[in-house]
Amino acid sequence: MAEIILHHFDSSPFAEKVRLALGLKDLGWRSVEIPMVMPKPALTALTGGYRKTPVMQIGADIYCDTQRIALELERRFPAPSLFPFHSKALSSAFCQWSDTAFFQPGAGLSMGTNTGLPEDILADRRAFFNFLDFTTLEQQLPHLYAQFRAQLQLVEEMLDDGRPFILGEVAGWVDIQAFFPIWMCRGNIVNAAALLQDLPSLQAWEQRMLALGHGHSRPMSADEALAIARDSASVAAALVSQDAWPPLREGASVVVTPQDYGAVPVQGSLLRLNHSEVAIRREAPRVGEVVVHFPRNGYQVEAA
Ligand SMILES: N[C@@H](CCC(=O)N[C@@H](CS)C(=O)NCC(=O)O)C(=O)O
Repeated sequence: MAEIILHHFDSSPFAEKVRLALGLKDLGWRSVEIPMVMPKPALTALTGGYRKTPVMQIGADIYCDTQRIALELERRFPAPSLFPFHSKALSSAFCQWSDTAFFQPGAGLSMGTNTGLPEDILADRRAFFNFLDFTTLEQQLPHLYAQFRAQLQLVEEMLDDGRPFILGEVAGWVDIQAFFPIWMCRGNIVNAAALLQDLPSLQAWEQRMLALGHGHSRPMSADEALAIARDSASVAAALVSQDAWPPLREGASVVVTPQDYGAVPVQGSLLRLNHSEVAIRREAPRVGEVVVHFPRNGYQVEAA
């Protein structure tokens, strides 16, 4: 099988989710460092426009969004599982909480309290994070602290019967989802130590989460990753479900767009569509023919 290539940067909290999943599964992978702000010409050559971090590439298959990446890692490398105790669907629902109620106030605090951020990053994220009102960010800080602390309390209570991980004896994707805003908090939010005090179960679990590690990575250049895409063929089989919505045929020209922030449309020919995923085939000179995969949840699919 072609190598796992992760396109990411070190300080990305969403990339940390995937690095921990690679650690949980003890996998080897190649690391392509992408720019923190636009333009990202090599990444968008692979994805057709999707700009968020991270993106996983295996040969000519390009996986966008941590939800889709987790499903693919599990499909290709089932043991140990990211979804112990039959938690695949539960994890997908749990993501709605961690990506919004938990991550979003954390992102607001990261941007609003971390005064050392370079101006180019601030400018990029002001345009990108449409869920934050940057004109009143300073006044919102007390509310954002309260919201973030309320989610920390939930994590503490999930663990306070002494269980090592959220579902029991072993770690899974739900733990990684609950952990990544806390990882971001430690790295970015002023007063992180004060926010995270008096949460003994959470703090002990945080150490167990850090111990998952990141698997084994070796650097790769963006050019090498593009050449691998160009020289490989996708392994994705066509599959368009009869009951998928909207009703579209395989080969239809479609546009896939994240329905939240960073909503750059990606156009291609429909290869897979069901209730959990959508994949499109596209061709571009720098990468040849690739298949770009997204989760169904949170993505708009329309005829082009
Ligand atoms: N739903 C996406 C969200 C990814 C996301 O928001 N990533 C942030 C970085 S942590 C991002 O893309 N920031 C802007 C950038 O990297 O250009 C996922 O789960 O992968």
